[in-house]
Amino acid sequence: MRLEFDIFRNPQPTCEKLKFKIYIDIFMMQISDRLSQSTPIKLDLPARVSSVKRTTGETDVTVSLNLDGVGNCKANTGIPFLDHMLHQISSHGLIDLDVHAVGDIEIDDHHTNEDVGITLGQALKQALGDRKGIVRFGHFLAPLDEALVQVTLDFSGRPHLSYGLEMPTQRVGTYDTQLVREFFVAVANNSLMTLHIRQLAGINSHHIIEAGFKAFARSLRMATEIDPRRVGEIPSSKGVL
Ligand SMILES: [Mn+2]
Repeated sequence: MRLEFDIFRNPQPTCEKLKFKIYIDIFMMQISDRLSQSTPIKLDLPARVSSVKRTTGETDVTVSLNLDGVGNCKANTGIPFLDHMLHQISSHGLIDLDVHAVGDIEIDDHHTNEDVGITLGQALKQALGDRKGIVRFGHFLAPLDEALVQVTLDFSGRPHLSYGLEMPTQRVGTYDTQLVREFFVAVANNSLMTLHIRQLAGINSHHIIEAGFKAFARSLRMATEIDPRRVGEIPSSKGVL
């Protein structure tokens, strides 16, 4: 197909025609820029970072995070399996995460596990601010060998957890598998997130939990990313989240 424009034949382009040619040039430059980009478009927005310190009679927890990170993670909670799961959130959520906790794990992991969840939830809420421009909803279906777990979440402002993981063993290593639910209750309540976690398949407890955290991480990434079509707007018909 051959495109012919009057302006290219006319040796004396008028001002309007010249403007039109400039528009075409800019448009073509944008297309070639877009095609040559291997990374997503970076929007010039304020840093979405937070740092929360929470101290109680049972634990001392600090969480620092950057929602627009690259997956750098430092996790030192005194609960090795929880550290392993925090690395999943960071790596697959592309969130830079620094979690440090000192708790009464001489009793059991319950308080420390829950308080890490509370503090992480508060840090997410703080980093999201008024939630302007975010995609808001996120979902992912993550396999880990035989395990398959679906997470759907909404930064709705209304905390809710529907939890459907059924681990066949009481423990993974020294970690009590009941604590997974406690962790997600704490995150949902403190980040004001609606969170559904469903297990579609799974035999091994470690696989089921890890698939859940991976699905959560990817859902988190989707929901917290900035929607370039909605920058600066609260993604709600009510106008508030
Ligand atoms: Mn693992």
